[in-house]
Amino acid sequence: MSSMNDIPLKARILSCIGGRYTVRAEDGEQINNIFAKGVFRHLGIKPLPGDIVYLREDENGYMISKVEDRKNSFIRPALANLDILYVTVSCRSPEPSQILTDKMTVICENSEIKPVIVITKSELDKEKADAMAELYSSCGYDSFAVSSADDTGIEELKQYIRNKKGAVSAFCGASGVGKSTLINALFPELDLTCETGQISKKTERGKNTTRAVTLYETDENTFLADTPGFSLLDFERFDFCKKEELPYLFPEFEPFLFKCKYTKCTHTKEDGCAIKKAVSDGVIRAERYGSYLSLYEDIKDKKDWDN
Ligand SMILES: Nc1nc2c(ncn2[C@@H]2O[C@H](COP(=O)(O)OP(=O)(O)OP(=O)(O)O)[C@@H](O)[C@H]2O)c(=O)[nH]1
Ligand SMILES: [Mg+2]
Ligand SMILES: [Zn+2]
Repeated sequence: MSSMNDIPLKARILSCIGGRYTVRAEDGEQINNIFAKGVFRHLGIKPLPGDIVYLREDENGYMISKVEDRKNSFIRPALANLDILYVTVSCRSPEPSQILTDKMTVICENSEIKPVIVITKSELDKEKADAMAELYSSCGYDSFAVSSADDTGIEELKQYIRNKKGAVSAFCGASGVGKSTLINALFPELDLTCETGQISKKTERGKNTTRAVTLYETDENTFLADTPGFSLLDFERFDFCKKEELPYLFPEFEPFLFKCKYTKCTHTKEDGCAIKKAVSDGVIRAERYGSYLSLYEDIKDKKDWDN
């Protein structure tokens, strides 16, 4: 072994399939087919796409020897150090779910991730796509209505992503909403290894479904991940915060939080609730408040179960 090999090489994990990692080394080189040291299994750490790692080289090649502390991490989709999540929802086909969308924004708010709302397939129902994007911009989120079929909003979203230099971002959402097709339309030069859907007349869900998280380098030290879509069922099992914390994860509730009659107001059925008043005044949107109520019920039930 030469002394050069004793200096660990810093790299970013791009993907992991069957325990074999692909990484981008600091010097820009892509290295495929490397393993993580057995010690991680004993420690219960699984290096994830998005992780910053150090590689050691021996006679068998490179090996992941150290994982840097993370900002955040998720098991499904398997991702670490996420800065921006493009919450991707189709206006039709599959039909959108308000609660699923709001669960994603809430998870972001809870993990210091900036959610950006992307409504896809806008050409299928332009009015609905624009209304969905408007709902989220009224809550203070950056939002886009796009179509990979007729290129609506593609250039604008591309500029937005290009301006987020140094960030780790991911497209996330239900299976079949068009994440892979969109990344392909935005960055055709990336040459997505994953099977992207061609725009077909008959939308067949799952035909080209993405099977693993893959990070693509869109700019120097800037990464964008395509992720496998989830079904509504997967998402039901998310357990993300305490019920007392939930109101803080809806940014548009913020101006009203300390104005309720009761200091321990749950904003569900109390008299003199400032949040409920804001909803009836049309200042807080009823759709979002509806999600708050059902998420609150979910979390409350979970807590009762645990006890
Ligand atoms: N009409 C229409 N169909 C689209 C559009 N974008 C994608 N599709 C279709 O939607 C289907 C799913 O597209 P994908 O890009 O594979 O969706 P995905 O979100 O990556 O799905 P998973 O990988 O399973 O999570 C394919 O049949 C695409 O042709 C669009 O803008 N308009
Ligand atoms: Mg996909
Ligand atoms: Zn209240």
